[in-house]
This record gives sequence, C-alpha cells and structure tokens, in this order.
Amino acid sequence: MTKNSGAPGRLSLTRRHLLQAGITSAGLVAGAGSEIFRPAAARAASHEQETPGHPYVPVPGRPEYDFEIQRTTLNPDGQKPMPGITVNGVLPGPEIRVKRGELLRIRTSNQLTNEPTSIHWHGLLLPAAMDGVPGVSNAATAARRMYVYEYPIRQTGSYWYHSHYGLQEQIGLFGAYIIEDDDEPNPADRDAVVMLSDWLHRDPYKVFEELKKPSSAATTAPSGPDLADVQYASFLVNGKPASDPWTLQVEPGESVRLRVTGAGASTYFRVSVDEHPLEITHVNGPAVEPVGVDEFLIGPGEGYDARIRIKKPGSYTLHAVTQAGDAQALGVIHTPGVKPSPNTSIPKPAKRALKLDMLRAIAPTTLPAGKRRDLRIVLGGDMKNYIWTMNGQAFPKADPLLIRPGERVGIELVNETMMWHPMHLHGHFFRALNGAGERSPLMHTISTPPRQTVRIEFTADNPGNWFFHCHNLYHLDAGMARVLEYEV
Ligand SMILES: [Cu+2]
Repeated sequence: MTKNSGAPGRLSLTRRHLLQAGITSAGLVAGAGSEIFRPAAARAASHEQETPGHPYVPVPGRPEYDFEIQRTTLNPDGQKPMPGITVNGVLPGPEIRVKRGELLRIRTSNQLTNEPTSIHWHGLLLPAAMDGVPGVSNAATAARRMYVYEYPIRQTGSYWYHSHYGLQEQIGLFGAYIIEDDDEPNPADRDAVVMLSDWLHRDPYKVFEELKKPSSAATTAPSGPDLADVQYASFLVNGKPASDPWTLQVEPGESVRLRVTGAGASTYFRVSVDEHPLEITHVNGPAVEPVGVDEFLIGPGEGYDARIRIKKPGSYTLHAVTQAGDAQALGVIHTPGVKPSPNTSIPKPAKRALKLDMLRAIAPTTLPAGKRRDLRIVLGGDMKNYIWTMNGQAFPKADPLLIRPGERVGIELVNETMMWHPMHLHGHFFRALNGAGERSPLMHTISTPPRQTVRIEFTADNPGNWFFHCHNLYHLDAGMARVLEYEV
C-alpha cells in the first residue's frame, strides 16, 4: 500500500476494501480531520446509507476542500520578505489527494480585496466551465467573492493547480493535485510530491514591464538557444530553498515515486538524484512503460514521476538544476538515523537523459476514427518588443482555432524561436507523435525545443472553449496563446 508522505490525512484504504467491509463510500473520507480538508461525510451519510430492501448502488466519494485565497508575506529563502498570494497561507498550497471516480468539490473564497483570481486544475479532464481560465472558459472570481468548482475525477496521476489570473502563480498561488489509482500499473512503496518553482525578490509585474521595454531586450539575435529571460533569486522544492532544503525520510530497500511537477513560472530544470538511476513511470499524469535514465528535463506545466530504489542507508540529494546550469533547487532524501546533508555542487549534465522518443504509453492510444483536421502553428517571437506569437498573432488579438466535435485534430508545432516553449492544452490529452506508433504517450504539455517541430494529435471530445498556450507565464502574458473553440 502506498504511504502518502505529507498528505492530509485521507484513509488509504482502497474502495475494494471498503466494499468488502460493507462500508458505504461516504466512509472513505471519515476520519480525515485537518483544517484544509473538511469531509462531507456527515452530510453525505444522511443521503447515502444503504436502505433495507433497496439495492446497493455505489456512490462516488465526495471529497471537499476549502481554499482561502489570501495575500501573505512570503520569505521562502529567508532573504527578503515579499508579498505573496497563496491558498490557506501556505507555499505551495494544500495538496489535493483524491481517487478516480470521486466527485471533487473545491470552495474557493477570494479574500483579496482588490484583485480577482481564478484557479486552473492543470491537466484535468473536466467540463469547460470548471477550467478556471478567465475570459476563455470562466469569469474570474472577483475580489471578496466565492466560486465553487465541482467535477468528477475521470483520470489518475500527478497534476497540480495554479492561478490563471495575471502573474499570481509566480508569487505562490499553486499546489499539488494527486489522483490515486487503485490499480496502479507502476507501483511504488512510497510517494512524494516534488514541486519545483522559481522565486523572485521583485514584483513580477515590474519584471514583465522591463521585459517589454525595448532597451532591456536583446538587440542582436543570440547565437545559441536562449535558456532564460527572467533572473530569479531562488529556486524551490516544495517551497523550500537550497539553504534549508526539503527533506524526505525513506527506508532502505524501498521504492519511492517522486511526483515531480514543473511549477516554475518560466524555469526549466534538469532533475537527478545522487547515486540513483531514475525510472520514469508516468508523464503528465498517465503511466508510461518505465524507462531508465539518469536525469530528465522538466519545464513549466510538465510532470514526470520518477521512481528510485533506495539501495542502502544514506543521504542523497535531489538536484533540480536550472537549464542555464547556474543555480539549482535541491532536496535531500535520507534514511532513518542519517543526517540529511545536502550536496550543493551542481551536477554536470548526464549522458543518459530522457528524450521524448523514449516514451511509450502502457497501452495503445490510437484515436478513434473521425474526420481529420490538421493545423500548423508557428511559434514566433519578437524579442525586441517581447511579443510572443502563434501564427503571427499575439493573444488576445488572435483568432480562435475552430474544431468540430468528434474530429481528430492534428497539430504541427513549429518553433521558430531560440527559446523553449512548453505548450499546454486544456481539457484534453493529446498524443505526442514521437515515433512510438500506437503507443504514442498521452500528454497535456509538450516542450518544443528551439528551432524544432513537434507533432501532436487528439480527439475533439470535450466541447467548450479551451486555452492552448505556452506555459512560460511571461510568454503567455506576452501573447503566446490561442483559444480552441468547438463549432457546430
Ligand atoms: Cu514560451
């Protein structure tokens, strides 16, 4: 059974156990009593108890969360108190941990006095009105107003949530979102969330303004790839800096699933663990055929679950090195009785690094038959004015991409810029056409390297208006986005 390190106290019994024990699923949440996790067990029980003479009909578990979105002073690296916006005052926000088949409700209360907010559930297949993108799928939640998100959980894996309003994500409004699988194909003895983020000692809106000033932009084209356009003060693992690192205690012999999320606003990280090869078991949520590597690159909005086997007692540093290679976030994994001792040296790039063409889904992902529509999208940029475009248009001054229900939509993403763009599609999984044929992996975010082309395809099976955009927050705000709209 999986031990959920750091999770608010949900029972980790499987539904099967509960059914065997004759307990209704309302019992699933009984006993969980933390502040941020208020079960609906009491209310649910009055409606959902088995009645003599009536057949037993399973009902979904109904986990509920209360999110209070607040202004907070944050000082994660201990160097400079900064204004932040968080859920329930913590960085990262509280972890959501649910199971497939449940009906999740999150009550959000926007306690900001002068600013709207909106929460996006990143990678979730949900009804469009729950997607949390102001002006695309939802209205923003105004200052001092509430909004209740509720939707069924149709998938499993590691995801996250974050603000989709302005640059709130950069200053703390994000958290982990885990969906457990009772029939996990790539199990581990223990799991741990590893959220990688970047932290500024400046107002991100000022940083953005400066990027937009022609004087600060590069006046000549860079000769090589451009790996970062924002200078950060610190890089964090689960909100903790390298100087006071996040730690995880494990047992020798155990397998540990690290649920690594790229929660930085604009940073790509190279991730490795000292003395431990990594097995990539899940990408962007779904399981893949486990593949052995020594490091992987993860960008904003991407998710990779890496399994390690703790061979012997010790202290092992998890490194998340910025793509530019000049700084790192780190965490320490250690066995009982061994003092966590961070290795602060920056590892050199490993030879055995994960590549897109190494990924294979665990089962065929071939799309059902349907009319085909092919789109070609050129990712472009005007660094002088800091405008980022898709087919020459900068959102919101951009045409929608029209698709029809049931179509198979192919998209060729042609990156003509010198930067990486993690392109994220809301509300759907797409197949990354990486040469794996019928086993092409399912993803919601795919990195397009500088001057390269990637191809994806998906079935238009979730009508609504859906954002498709670069998950570099500054590129998004500078226009690299489009809306996919379903026409009839
Ligand atoms: Cu981008």
